[in-house]
Amino acid sequence: MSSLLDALQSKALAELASIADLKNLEDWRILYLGKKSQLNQALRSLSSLSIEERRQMGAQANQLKALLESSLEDKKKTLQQAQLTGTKQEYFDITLPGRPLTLGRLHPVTQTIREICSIFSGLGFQVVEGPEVEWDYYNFESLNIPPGHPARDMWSTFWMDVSPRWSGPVSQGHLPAQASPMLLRTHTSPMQTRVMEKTKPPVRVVIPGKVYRYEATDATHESQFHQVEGLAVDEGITLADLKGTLYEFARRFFGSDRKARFRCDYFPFVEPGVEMAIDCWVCKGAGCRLCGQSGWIEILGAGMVHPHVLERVGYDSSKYTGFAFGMGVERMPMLKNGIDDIRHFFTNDLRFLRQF
Ligand code: FA5
Repeated sequence: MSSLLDALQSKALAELASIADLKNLEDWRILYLGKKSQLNQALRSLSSLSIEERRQMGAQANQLKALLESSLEDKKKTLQQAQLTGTKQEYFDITLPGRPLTLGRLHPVTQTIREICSIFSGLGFQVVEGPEVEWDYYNFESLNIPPGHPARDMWSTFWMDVSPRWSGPVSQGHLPAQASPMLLRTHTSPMQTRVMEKTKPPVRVVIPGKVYRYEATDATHESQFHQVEGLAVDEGITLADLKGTLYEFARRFFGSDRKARFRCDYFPFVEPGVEMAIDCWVCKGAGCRLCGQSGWIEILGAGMVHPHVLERVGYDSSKYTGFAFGMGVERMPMLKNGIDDIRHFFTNDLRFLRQF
């Protein structure tokens, strides 16, 4: 056994000396130090020897194992060093620049939604979300837009291919929302009804989300875009609260040097209704292609919540009043950063997206 170990030692060390690359070194390790190596077999066969022989041979075999292991480590270091300094054929150029890791970032629309919500959070509003696929009831009927109402034309949309069938109970002569057709919501306003159905006043919420409209696209119109809805209901809320809140929002978002304008507008679910516009970033109010030569870009529709909308969810409209608004998200960074076409947001051009 002793001579076998001696022979193994000289053979292993001689072979190790001639190894010139890491691949062959690994083969050598498996051959001489692996599970099925001769050395391992010798160690296993010790049990058949007498105690005295076992003690002697065991010590020799363990010494050999330690020697082979340290020789292996030394050789590995020498080969790795040779690779780095290029003194062997496996040349590794450490002066080559590394491949840069690209950092991901949030889409400008997501960044804008977060900024808007953070401003309204600071003004005491809670952030909630709702479904993009909506019942006709919430999108239209609960907002004073019954079938055949001309206001539906403003929000032509994509309908789901589900024929409304309702075999459940009919309460007080009214079919439930689930008996109406489904559509991709045209605005975030249906969430006004959904929130009020579940909450008692006071209510102060903002609702960010995606909306869909069947319309021709141009520099300021997309068929899929985002809105942030706002709703505040309490005793004694007036149009002055609406204007104060939205002026403060515009000041925080756009800066105090930008101009904001309110004008009367019509939405069936508010009374009175207004639209808010900001002076055009590109032409500074002089008139250009982006603002349709008007000098202003409309950012939101708003108004005092219509009493019928409040009563439909069981609120006492003689006690509670409220305001609501719905702003187009994409138009905010367009105005702030001078982006001249809304379609940039959805074409996935990294040259555009990397600027935010
Ligand atoms: C509405 O959608 C109403 N729900 C807003 C509202 C809420 C009024 C609460 C009253 C009370 P409107 O269709 O005007 O209104 O859209 C609101 C905003 O969304 C617009 O001011 C504009 O900034 C943006 N917007 C509208 N259509 C598009 C479009 N096709 N592409 C991009 N942004 C749009």
